[in-house]
Amino acid sequence: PDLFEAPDYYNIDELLTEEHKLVRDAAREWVKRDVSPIIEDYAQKAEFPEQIIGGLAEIGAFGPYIPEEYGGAGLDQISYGLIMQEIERGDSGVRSTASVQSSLVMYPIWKYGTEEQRQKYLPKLASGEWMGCFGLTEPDHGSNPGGMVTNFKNMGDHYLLNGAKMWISNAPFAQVAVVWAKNEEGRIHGLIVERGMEGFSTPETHNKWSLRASATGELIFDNVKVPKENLLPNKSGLGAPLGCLDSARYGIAWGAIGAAMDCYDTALRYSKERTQFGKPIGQFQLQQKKLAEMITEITKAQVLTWRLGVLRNDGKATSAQISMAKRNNVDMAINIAREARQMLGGMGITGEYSIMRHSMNLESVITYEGTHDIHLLITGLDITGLNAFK
Ligand code: TGC
Ligand code: FAD
Repeated sequence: PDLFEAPDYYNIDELLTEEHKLVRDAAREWVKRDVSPIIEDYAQKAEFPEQIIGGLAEIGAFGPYIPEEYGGAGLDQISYGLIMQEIERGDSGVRSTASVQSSLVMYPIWKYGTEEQRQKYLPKLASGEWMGCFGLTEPDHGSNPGGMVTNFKNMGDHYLLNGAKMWISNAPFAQVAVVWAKNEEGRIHGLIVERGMEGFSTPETHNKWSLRASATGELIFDNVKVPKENLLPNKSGLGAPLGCLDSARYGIAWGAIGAAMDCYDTALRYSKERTQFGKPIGQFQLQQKKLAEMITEITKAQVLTWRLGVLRNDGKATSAQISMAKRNNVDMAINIAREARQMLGGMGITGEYSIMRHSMNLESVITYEGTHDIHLLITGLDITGLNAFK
């Protein structure tokens, strides 16, 4: 009964199975107990709370849809989405850690790796014993990852990896990095790089105003000898990392709803408690307009995302459909965070409430995994057949 009462204006719950609701409620309870009470402090300190790793594993946040034989939770795409929604209601940075581990590290090992690689890495990543990171972005190649310069050479009994990645979530503490690099023919491949390999370092990125409870860093490869068995053999080309992004972007579309719900819920409560000019501020039409628009946008995003989940479960969702949901929902959430913050007046800028933290976090979420504008151009390409990137 004391669980967070999520906005559900169109009875979306009726579209969920008992399993979906159980998975969601377990995640919701854990976020309330283990994340919400501490996360503001960690964000203020700009530290990732490592003590929550075990809890993330327990609620199935590491590999929700990875088969149980590899330690994953074996759930469907809607359960995966609901877990991301609940985590991001707590904090986008915590959801980032889960997204990276599941969709950007476990997913490529599961989909593109050998059976030996799956057995070696997936169970340890699912339990959180090992944490992973994903190196695609480079200092000079963000939106255009196909231009990457990180490269590896075949040295006979091993590969020699050189280059650098930037803005990498989980990098400072990850044991395992899935790194995208070009071979001598310029073809992109994924390599599993492990902490401790000579010439591999992960300096932390400081002074972020956003996603402060998530650790971000660089990956630097200075003649790193990578064993040949660490190459992911079953897919190459830019489509390989982009396939991982499809899965992560889908999770972000759900996650953003969680952040928006928390901002809406906070502003709604505040509007009934805070009195000015002798009335609760929620009685003023201008404040009602903000709240009414927020719940409308959240509801539209919920319906969009649930439908996308059904398409994903059927294996029918296109990359462009995922782009639309990521773009729409993050934009929805960032606008709600901004309006909700104003509704709290001065209190809105403090860490007493979660809204300012969500607002700042969402500046990263609207940028990573493809910026707002890149996703618009993906929709543009899909509907016109004309490519703005070429
Ligand atoms: P383009 O020529 O269009 O495509 C190259 C090949 O990839 C295929 N493809 C996809 N495959 C699977 N999923 C997708 N979403 C795909 N999009 C394209 C495509 O069919 C082609 O295959 P093939 O076989 O013909 O070679 O590539 P392009 O160079 O024109 O670039 C297209 C563009 C701009 C859309 C793409 O590069 C892009 O999405 N850019 C944004 C980069 C990005 O999202 N980076 C994210 C880095 S990771 C991150 O941010 C993690 S944040 C941490 C957290 O999640 O919390
Ligand atoms: P740029 O690509 O330089 O873009 C700058 C601006 O130009 C943007 O507004 C963009 O929309 C616009 N632009 C670019 N191309 C076009 C175009 N063709 N038409 C119109 N406008 C265009 N990456 C990883 O690989 N792994 C991670 O774990 C990871 N984690 C991250 C964590 C954080 C906190 C952040 C902030 C980023 C992370 N990223 C990660 C990187 C992220 O994916 C990139 O920042 C993002 O893809 C944008 O690249 P960029 O920053 O180089 O911006």
